[in-house]
Amino acid sequence: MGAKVAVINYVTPTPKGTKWGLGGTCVNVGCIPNKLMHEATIMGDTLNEAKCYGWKLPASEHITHNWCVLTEAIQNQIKSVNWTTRVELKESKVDYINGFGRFKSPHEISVKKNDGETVDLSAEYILIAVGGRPRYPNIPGALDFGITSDDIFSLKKPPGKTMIVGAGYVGLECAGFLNGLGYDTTVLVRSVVLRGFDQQMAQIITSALQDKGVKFEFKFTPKSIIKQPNNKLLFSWQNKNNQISSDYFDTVLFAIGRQPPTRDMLLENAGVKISEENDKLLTENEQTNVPHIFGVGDVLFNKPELTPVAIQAGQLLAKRLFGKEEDKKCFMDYNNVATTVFTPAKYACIGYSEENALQTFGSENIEVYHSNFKPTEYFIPKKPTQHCYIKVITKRNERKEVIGMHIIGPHAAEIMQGFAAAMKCGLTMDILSDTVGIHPTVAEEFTRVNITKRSGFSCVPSS
Ligand code: NA7
Repeated sequence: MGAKVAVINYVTPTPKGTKWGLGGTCVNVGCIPNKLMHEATIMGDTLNEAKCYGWKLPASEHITHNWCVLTEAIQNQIKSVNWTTRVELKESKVDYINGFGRFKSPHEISVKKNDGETVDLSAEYILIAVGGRPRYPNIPGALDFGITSDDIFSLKKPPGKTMIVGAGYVGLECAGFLNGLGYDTTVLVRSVVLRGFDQQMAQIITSALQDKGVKFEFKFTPKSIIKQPNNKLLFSWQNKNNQISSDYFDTVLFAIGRQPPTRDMLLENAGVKISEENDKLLTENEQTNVPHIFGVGDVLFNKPELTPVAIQAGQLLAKRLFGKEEDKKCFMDYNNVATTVFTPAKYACIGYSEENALQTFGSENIEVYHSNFKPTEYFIPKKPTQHCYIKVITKRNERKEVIGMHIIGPHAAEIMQGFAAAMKCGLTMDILSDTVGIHPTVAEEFTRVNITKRSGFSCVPSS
């Protein structure tokens, strides 16, 4: 758009010393490596199922997985994206400065570069897009012996028996792939699994993970990690009644939420306000209280921590600042953003959870359509289908506007993307029912769902 731009980027190494290149969380230690691990897991399942389709393979006990081959392949992929990003910046004539930026004044940033040199830059506009980093609990041994999602994707040796602390979506996704790759995996849950998500769907995901062999310890918090002479980690956890349990693990992974590095950025020198609750930027339409300083992405208070949200918000902001007159009113719509949880039982959703819909509109004003479905993919390997479930939440008025869609089953995220566009167009239950399905697919289940929870009829198909 013609603006002169500099990007300041610096990755503070984790307590374990892990660091990475350009591109942020998603590319380096988030969505991309997680999806690649997830694919590796699904491939393991597919190998086992292939025999039912006539493929001749070695006996299951001879099919093994090599952690180092996978992490090396993932790291090579990441490095190629880091490189491409760097080239793209160069081609766009964006100055890239590898250093940590701190505010000197409202228009000035002082950058401490990797080589120790300090450079000062000034700008008309400043965009803060520093994301967040995993938090560690304040317990003995956490920083010395624990790891986080910032370390797992480049771990040099197999993680072995692993305790995952935290049952948000980072914790569950890690549990899904570690268990799927053959590691003994336990999840420590403080309150509920996937707080903030539809809890019926969260329970189905939990039970699907349990069926795969993931263990859950409910209503516990971490207490300590003590390294043993044989390098095993003695991890202890406790409940509200101070009952303590402990066990030996090879890896303890913390997935207890993320925190932005705003405190280190000396925002006070620019007068930028952050939330007392979690250090995130308080913004309106991505603008902080200082009019020329903006924020996008995970660093924003109360906004979804999702890469495509950050990208969209950033593009719209650039248009508003530097674009044509007609672009000046393009604002980011943070509502109805579809998302997914890549556990082996894939989950995707958009809009209201059932409990949020009930709370917002009241039970008399919403309808919940649901179905337990049987994917064709499951027929021949005779996979259990009790975890394949969809739910459509509508308003209970003449329009029957769809306000929430949820699915657990194969290809969930791929399916939800299209329905997200339909919801943007004002999808109603009548339109959904009037849509002809593509047969035989999982997606068509959304066009067939017609049993309401209110009716009390079974949502399990007879065949
Ligand atoms: P989330 O979604 O904030 O989940 C954090 C989980 O960790 C959640 O289950 C918390 O339990 C639990 N938690 C938080 N603090 C503790 C302590 N001190 N001890 C034990 N358990 C704890 O974070 P994620 O890292 O999974 O995901 C963050 C974002 O990154 C997410 O929105 C994605 O977009 C990617 P709680 O429910 O609070 O009791």
